[in-house]
Amino acid sequence: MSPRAHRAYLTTPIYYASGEPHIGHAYTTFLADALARYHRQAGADVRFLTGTDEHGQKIQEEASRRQLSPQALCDQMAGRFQEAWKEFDISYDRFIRTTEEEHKAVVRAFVQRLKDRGHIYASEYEGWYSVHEERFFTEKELGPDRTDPVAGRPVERIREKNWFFRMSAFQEDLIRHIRENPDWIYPEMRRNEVMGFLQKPLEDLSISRPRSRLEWGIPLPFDEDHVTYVWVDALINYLTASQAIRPGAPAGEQGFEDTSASWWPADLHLIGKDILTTHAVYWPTLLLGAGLPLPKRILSHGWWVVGDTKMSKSLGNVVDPMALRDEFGSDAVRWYLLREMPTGQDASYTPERFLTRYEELANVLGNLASRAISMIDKYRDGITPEGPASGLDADIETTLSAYQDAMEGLKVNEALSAAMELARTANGYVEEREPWAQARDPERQSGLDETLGTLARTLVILSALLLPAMPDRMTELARRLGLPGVPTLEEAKGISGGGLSVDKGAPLFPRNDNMGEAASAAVLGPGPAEVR
Ligand code: ME8
Repeated sequence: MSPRAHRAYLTTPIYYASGEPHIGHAYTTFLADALARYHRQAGADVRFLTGTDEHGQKIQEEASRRQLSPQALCDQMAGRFQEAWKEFDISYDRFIRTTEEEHKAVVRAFVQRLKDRGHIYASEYEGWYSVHEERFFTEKELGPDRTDPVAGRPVERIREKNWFFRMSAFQEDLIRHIRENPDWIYPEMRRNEVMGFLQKPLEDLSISRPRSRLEWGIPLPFDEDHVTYVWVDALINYLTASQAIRPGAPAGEQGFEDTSASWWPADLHLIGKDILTTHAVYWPTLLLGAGLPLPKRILSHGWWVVGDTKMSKSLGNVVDPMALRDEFGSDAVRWYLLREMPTGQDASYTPERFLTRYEELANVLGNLASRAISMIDKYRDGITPEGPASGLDADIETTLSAYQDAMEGLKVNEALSAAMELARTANGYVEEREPWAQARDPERQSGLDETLGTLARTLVILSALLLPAMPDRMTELARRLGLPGVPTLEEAKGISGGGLSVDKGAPLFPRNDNMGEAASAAVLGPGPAEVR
């Protein structure tokens, strides 16, 4: 994705419709949103996809636990995700649900295509199955007491007829692809992990579940007694939403031969490290089997933990993004998650860190905006002076280039840090220039004009740089600077800072005495997830 990329198709995982959105889901979605907004600002044609994963045993079991039909549970939970993403200004273009008819048809066309190409066969399967992870594990992979190695839940011994995808046939092609495209999986640590995994012979992939055991899925087109394995169903969502496949069309015209008129291939799949194998091994081999192009890039980010403990409903330490939003506003939550986690690494939620990051917003950015706008109001009747406003141009240049490099390298946290550094520098500039002293001295009026113009210009640049992370507050900042909206980076560079009619307002990031308590209370206690 170059700065002037013509188009960018970005995806998040589709989240299980069996649980509430928490800060882990929010993080991936915020990251995708920030990148989508960055690329739109740079003039790219963007398609940003998110959604919910609605089939499989996990959903069926959660529905029966809540005494709901699976569809009713999914309707409810898809609504919860949509509501959350609305509250957080997520600019997705498409919210996919795997129970949509369109998706079901694409899944059936896709597996039929694999079958027609000779990559699917029937066989007996016996193995250790984890309901929680919805997959089989090998004896060697199992944890202590025969538990699944991911969630530590019990596994069951199961023997049944299954349909298999000849994944093993694509192992060499996949290895070659990863070797030839060293940036395909980011960060490198995750690429190495996949390469390590591929050193062992790949087993074929069971792609079906007997309907007698699992009703809630998409029936295979060539065997209605089996439903599609939920991971195969789920991965295909990226293709459905790309509008590449036309299931109703005659064979040969269903879009498998040429995807160029569609959004496929995706430019970037954003995922957590928990679902790396499914995205970097299952998905590409399935695509190779169908003869379709591979996604251009996969970003596998790290894990949010709480303190030093894994977040889990049963431990009762899940962090609720909505509770944080209610107290601090959506942008403060976006800022915290995006700024705190170095892309690819793990990070820990603590109320103290949350507050420190909020203070950064209030004291550095909020303070800069408030003092600059107040002084323009007080000394120049609310209109920014015309004239030279280049006091920080060298810093702006350096920031822009660091910011763009970081964004292109998917290091959103570093891009944001560079922008915040510019705000810090601008606060230093205020101290150095002492506009209040300039104001008192008739000889220094043009100096004061330059100070105020420079600050206005810097704030315009900051609104553009920080828009991808904080769309709400930056839109408000732009409004206070007398702009019709947040400019693109290119536009911002061309805005001199003079002649803007500013509007003083309440602090962009207000503070109150309840903040510490609110940051702690967002860590939910144990209990049913639907109560918040
Ligand atoms: O795996 N830290 O859905 P899911 C960081 N339906 N990110 C986290 C996180 C944490 N503690 N917890 C969750 C599924 N995530 C499948 C995906 S895609 C075709 C199917 C984020 O609801 C992270 O992006 O369990 C992770 O990969 C995803 O949520 C898993 O969401």
